Amino acid sequence: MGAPTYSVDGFVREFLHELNTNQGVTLSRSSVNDQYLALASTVKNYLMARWLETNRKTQDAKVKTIGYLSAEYLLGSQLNNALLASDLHDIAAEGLRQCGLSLPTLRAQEIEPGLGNGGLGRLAACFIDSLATMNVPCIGYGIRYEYGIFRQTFVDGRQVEQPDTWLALGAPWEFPHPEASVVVNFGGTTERYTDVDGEERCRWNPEWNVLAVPYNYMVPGYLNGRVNTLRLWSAVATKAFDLQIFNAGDYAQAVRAQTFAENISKVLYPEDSTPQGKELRLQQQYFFVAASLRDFINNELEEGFDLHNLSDRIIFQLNDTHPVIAVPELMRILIDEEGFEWEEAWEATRKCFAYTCHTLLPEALEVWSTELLGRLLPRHLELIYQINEHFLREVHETFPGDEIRARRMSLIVEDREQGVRMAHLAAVAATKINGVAALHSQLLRDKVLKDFADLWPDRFTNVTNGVTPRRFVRMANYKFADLLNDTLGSGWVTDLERLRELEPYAEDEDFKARFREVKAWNKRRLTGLLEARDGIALPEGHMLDVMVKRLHEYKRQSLKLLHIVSLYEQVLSGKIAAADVTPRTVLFGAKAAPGYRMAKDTIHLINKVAEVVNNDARLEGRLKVAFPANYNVTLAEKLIPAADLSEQISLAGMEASGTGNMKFALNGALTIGTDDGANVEIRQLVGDEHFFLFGMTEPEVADLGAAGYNPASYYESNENLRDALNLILSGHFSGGNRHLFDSVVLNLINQDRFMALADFQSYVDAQARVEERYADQEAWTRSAILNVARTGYFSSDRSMRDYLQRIWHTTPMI
Ligand code: 26Q
Repeated sequence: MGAPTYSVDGFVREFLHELNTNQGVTLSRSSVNDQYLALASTVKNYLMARWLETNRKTQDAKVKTIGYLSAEYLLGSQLNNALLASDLHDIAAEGLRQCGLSLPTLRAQEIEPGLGNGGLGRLAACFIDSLATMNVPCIGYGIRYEYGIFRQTFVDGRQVEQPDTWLALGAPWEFPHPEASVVVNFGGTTERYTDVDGEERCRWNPEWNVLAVPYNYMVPGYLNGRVNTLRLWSAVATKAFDLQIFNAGDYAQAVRAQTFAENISKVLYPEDSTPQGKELRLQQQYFFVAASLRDFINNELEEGFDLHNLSDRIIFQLNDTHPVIAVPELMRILIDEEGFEWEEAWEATRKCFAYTCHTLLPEALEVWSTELLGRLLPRHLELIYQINEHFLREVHETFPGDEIRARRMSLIVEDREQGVRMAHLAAVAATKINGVAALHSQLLRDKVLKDFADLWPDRFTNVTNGVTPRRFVRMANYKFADLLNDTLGSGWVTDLERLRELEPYAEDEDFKARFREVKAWNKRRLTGLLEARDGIALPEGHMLDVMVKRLHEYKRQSLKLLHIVSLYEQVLSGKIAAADVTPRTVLFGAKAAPGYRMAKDTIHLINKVAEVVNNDARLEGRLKVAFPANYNVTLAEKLIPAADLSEQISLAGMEASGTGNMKFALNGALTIGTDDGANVEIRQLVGDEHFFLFGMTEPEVADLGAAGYNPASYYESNENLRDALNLILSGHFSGGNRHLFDSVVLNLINQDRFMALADFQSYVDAQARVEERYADQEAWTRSAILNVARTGYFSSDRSMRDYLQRIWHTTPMI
């Protein structure tokens, strides 16, 4: 099989062939969807030889592979990325034009695979892109959810969730391999027995099982010929499973049983904090992890490979605790199936795992009840108890007599019911434990996992997150990419620190003018999109102030809202003249977990405030609030390049890192933000002068919390704050209904767990500094250019280099 030729003619031939043979239609009778699917197949054909070659070379070389274990991959659109990675974009655009078609139209047909909630899932997608681009062998393992993150709609301003039917029009990017399916067992009992050599052994007699069917996806490196693999598992009923019931004659029950099995990969859980301990979620976790370990051991290692040396060939990176059940699973394989002694099994297992923590919120730490674990995975629970015994012995040796410490550190917590702390299991097993930004890693060592850092200080490290410059600069902001190419050459795409060379251009009038022209063009593009997508009209000449991220109280969308309401109230009451308000459009994008009441009420309130503010002539069109529904990666790619101001306003000590903050800075937005997560490092790099810092620091937050925080005192003493809150309480935004938003407003005044009121004045003052800078467009542009020039550090390529050096201890191929 020869690869298709790199010419417009060759491309057209291949495309028409795919249209005829894959879609079974002629060009003249084809639908846009046919055309999109044929285009996807064509691009895959160009990548195919490289994929096969990558697999062959990697297996022959017997090098160490990264096994990235993640319950989520928020991939975003595939077509454009594949075109970029294969250098086919211009050829495809011209070839399609010659067929009377348009690439943008076909591109718009794609539904992005939204197989993640937010930051953690998007990070996984950036990391696998970087590893492919850096020539590092990696297999991404995860779940092929039939329904990804829900599609958000608004009805009367309230969030209503719709199922995400991303597979409905065909899934051209996946390669199912049912012949390579793996059986995953659940339930049943464990049994001791004596083997033929007289050894005491244990075996698991499971009660039921499902088949895990792998679907492979190409992960193409940028212009380097490497194509890694993302392997997502889909659950189907096993033959044995339904035969049993079919034989019993209960056809309907047998079909129901099939549905039961297939539920496992049916839907992504839409919560990104406060996990609910749902049985199906634990099934998902074990399902993809067990399939992945089995797959790696059976298919990536040569016959007879000695598993004592497994860590020579794989390091499994645990993306948070979601896949940590892999630890007892590998122990089970080594001990029960391979006959290892405990000590050798533990030594081999420990070297194969590293753990990334993504949170600081105590309620976000996973705990699984031992009742559920024992029912679903009885052998794994025994192994966890055993790991705990060995571990607590080590704690006692290092801290003799410190019972309280041992209790704090135990893998087992005795609360209302007994549970397993998955973060502790991860910490005990991992060769390395990392946080995702410098401040976060420090807080992990000092607070969340302090006892573990006391015991094993060398296990702890930091790797600050990053984002892929291919998707988030080169693709999303291609006008800017052209400007960068003209100015620096194209090396920055894989060596983002080279953006440093832009620094002198911050003083170059010609460059600044072109920079502003790109920003204006991106705004016009966004205006067109929002008009068509949401019927939203963006006013011209406004500062574009953007807050996009999951809706969560700690991220404080409510603080942004209070700023808006306060500005509005001050104009209404004549405290400021409308003519003195900096023309500004505030743009929100946020999904709330379907069961998170406060988050949903906040969305409702934002939409109601938008309705009133946007229609009040007294503002003379100087303040607009826009909230397009269903923020996702595709929208982010249009929105971020158009932004002037990036809102990163979490309570200090709460946002582990943030990655949107990096995307905005790299696209020439200035940040208004707290001293939290990766904001800290962004500010250090860009310089105080070019970053609008406000709010308490993490130690100040801790002190205020310890001293007793009383939000009502801020309400009482700050007139503007009080007037803003009172305006909401008056029913002004709810058609006179005075209690509609009590949940949000009274919570702020009386509870305010995330101290929005304490930071309000400081935030408003920082916004005044923003306006001052914005009024001087020369100074603003200079700051924006310096933000770009100084944030090359936040490439996920750099994150991957840090993981390779500090955690994985391996190097790229060739
Ligand atoms: C766990 C158990 C049951 C159900 C759901 C979950 C679950 C799912 C997703 C828990 C957490 C998540 C996602 C967390 C997340 O996205 N964290 C973010 O990770 C980013 C990448 O490191 C950071 O930049 C963000 O600061 C962090 O909030």
